[in-house]
Amino acid sequence: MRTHTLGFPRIGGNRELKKAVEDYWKGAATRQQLEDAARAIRLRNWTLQREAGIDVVPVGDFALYDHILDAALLLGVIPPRFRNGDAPRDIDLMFRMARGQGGDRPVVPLEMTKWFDTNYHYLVPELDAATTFAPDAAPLLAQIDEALAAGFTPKAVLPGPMTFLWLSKRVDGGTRWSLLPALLDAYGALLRDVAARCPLIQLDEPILSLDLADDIRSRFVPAYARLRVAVPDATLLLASYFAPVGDNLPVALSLPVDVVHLDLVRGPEDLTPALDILTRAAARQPADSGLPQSGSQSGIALSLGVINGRNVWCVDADKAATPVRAAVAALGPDRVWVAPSCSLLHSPVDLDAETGLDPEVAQWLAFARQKCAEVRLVADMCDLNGRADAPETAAALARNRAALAARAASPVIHDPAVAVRAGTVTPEMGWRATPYTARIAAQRAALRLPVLPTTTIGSFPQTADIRAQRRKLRTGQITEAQYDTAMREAIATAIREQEALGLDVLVHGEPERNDMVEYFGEQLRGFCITANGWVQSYGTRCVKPPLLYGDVSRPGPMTVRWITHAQSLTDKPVKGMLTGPVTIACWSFVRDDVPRPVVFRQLALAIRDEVADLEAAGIGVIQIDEPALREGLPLRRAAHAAYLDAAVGAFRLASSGVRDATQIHTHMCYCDFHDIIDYVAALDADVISLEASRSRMELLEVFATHAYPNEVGPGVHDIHSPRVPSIDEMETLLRAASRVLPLDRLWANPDCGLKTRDWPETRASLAHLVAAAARVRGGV
Ligand code: THG
Ligand code: ZN
Repeated sequence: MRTHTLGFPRIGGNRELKKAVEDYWKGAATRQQLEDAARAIRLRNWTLQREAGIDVVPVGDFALYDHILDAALLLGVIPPRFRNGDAPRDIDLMFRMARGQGGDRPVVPLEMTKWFDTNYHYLVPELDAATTFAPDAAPLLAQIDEALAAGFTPKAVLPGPMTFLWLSKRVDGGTRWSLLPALLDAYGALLRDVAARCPLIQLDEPILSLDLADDIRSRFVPAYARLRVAVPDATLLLASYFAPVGDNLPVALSLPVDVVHLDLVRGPEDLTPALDILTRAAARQPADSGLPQSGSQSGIALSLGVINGRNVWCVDADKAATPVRAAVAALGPDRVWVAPSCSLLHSPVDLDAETGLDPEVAQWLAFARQKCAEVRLVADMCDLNGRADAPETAAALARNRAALAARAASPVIHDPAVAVRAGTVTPEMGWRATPYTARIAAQRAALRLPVLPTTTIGSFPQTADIRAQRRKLRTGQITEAQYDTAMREAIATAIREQEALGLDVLVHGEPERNDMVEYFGEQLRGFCITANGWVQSYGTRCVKPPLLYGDVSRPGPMTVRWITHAQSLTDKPVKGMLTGPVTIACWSFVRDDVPRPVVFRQLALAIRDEVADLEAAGIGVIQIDEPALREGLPLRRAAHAAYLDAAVGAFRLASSGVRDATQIHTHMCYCDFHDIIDYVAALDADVISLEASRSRMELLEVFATHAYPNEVGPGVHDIHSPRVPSIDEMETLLRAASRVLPLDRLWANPDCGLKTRDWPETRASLAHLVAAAARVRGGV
């Protein structure tokens, strides 16, 4: 039996990669220094994994920026605008594709989008009719050589061709799938070169966890038949993860591959049918099957993903061993591998680096390094290599059982008051007292805003000074009181700026918040914060999700003193800024011992109390952001309704306890709303502001054709770009919006928070926004 991982975090235990890459960008490090730093991380990662008991280490899971971008480069998928004549296929070309290029020859980077239902973002390869593939395995071969030279057993990791194509986009409107034959030739060449040095190759095909159209599903078998011809002797491991393979199992298990990895954390129900198919396949004559047979098919091994790669809780080893034992019984020990459910990219690196955690909570946790040891433990528990009876196995199992028992019984998880409170929730608490059409009159009377009011999404530039204050507070160089004063001053600055710009609904600017979810996690009971639990979000950017380990409650107001301070400085309405329950849950590591809707509800009640406190303190506009609502949508349609009902219910519970005159806003970004628009409407927020910079008008069409009932602020300034759009440009966008939705239900705002921008850009773009809104108002 083999133990392996599908991938390991590449940021380094102390985010060394971030520092190395950003230094290279700044010119503070040479390319050689960057490459040395990257090599050191790879070597350390392989060593950590082997020491924890992983037999086969992944190679090719590393990337300086993004592994899909690296795959595009290996395949030679390089849009002409990045090529700079005949520039070499090197890391500068790679970074240009990732980040674009400024200056007098500006180049727009590849688009970035969410990696399935995770908080990771990949770069979208661009294809068109003229795309030709030019495979070059050299960068991957170099890493394989590194691993071999250091004595590791490597497994090369690549996105599979079907998933690569699915993740790509045709920029000329054609269909991606017409490029499949040429892509397969390129993969064939790539795999041949790789297999010559590393016969074990993992091809990630997570699209097998999606509801696939028949015409896509049916391409798998011929596609893999062609790959197999290219590498007849390689050991091909096909990996799917993040959701059940379900109806795609017959196809996945009929491919001419040697090992199929299943995510038994997200899809435990896959095991029985998979064993069924494999044992039937072994017994059956090849002619029985409608599917093409291959020599290896009936001998397919299963890699069982039984350690959760998406969470930080230590495994229940006895529970995880159950499917492994079933597979061993059905297939024999040589045809069973044990692994985390998915790449460990989505886990923090090493729990041993956390010295400040409550030791009681710490013993329940496993980060990437610890998950490798869990893989080993489960494998040993089930193994026939003689390790099942080894004293170390028994000791590790005893520790695991003790940790789980301690967690289950822990008083810090279970708060009876939270249970009592949950029992008081009634359906009426999820409804505003009157419908939008009635309460909007009360809001207009209270707020006296112009038509097409101007506002911003919440955050203002997180200046170097603001960040320095936070650092000083953390290191004890300033007192809590001094920090408070600095934040109050930053808020006063934000208010002054907004008044000078003539915005209608102001914000306090959120100087006191680092990451918004971390900010709420720090203040709510039931959470703890790690010192170093970083997870890559995109490129060199990381997030540090709080750990939601127990029943959630709110010890006291979290935002009121900042918002009321801001309101005290102006006669204009100041919007209270909160993060919604669904987003807090999606961007935290959430306990796995209660159903997700229970966690949503506890968070919703905490936010509901904050909303009530803000209202009582005289705040008349309250925004509850839900940027992660769409991200949390399960990959399989069968699970959509349950999630969306719980998510919408939580938002409504959080937001509905206010008077008619109190205006509730929400904000969403990073997503495509088409498939959930009815649920977005069901949130019943009075106003929703949206990221709309990319496909602005399509987005508005969705709102118009679905007769979105309340008010909308379609973003007219892409805050992810330093470019300041002109007044004309914003005016055009606002007028276009006003042709789709009535002007008295529209707002003018940027498309997201401004914390990553600087003040000169912010000032300039908001001045244009205010002027554009005035023109449109005047012209009605
Ligand atoms: N918070 C959380 N998740 C998110 C976002 C967020 N997911 C989607 C999107 N926003 C991802 N975008 C970013 C943008 C910037 C950073 C991280 C994710 C970022 N991080 C700092 C870094 O890596 O240097 C570290 C954060 C900090 O210093 O507080 O800049 O907003 N949860
Ligand atoms: Zn946003």
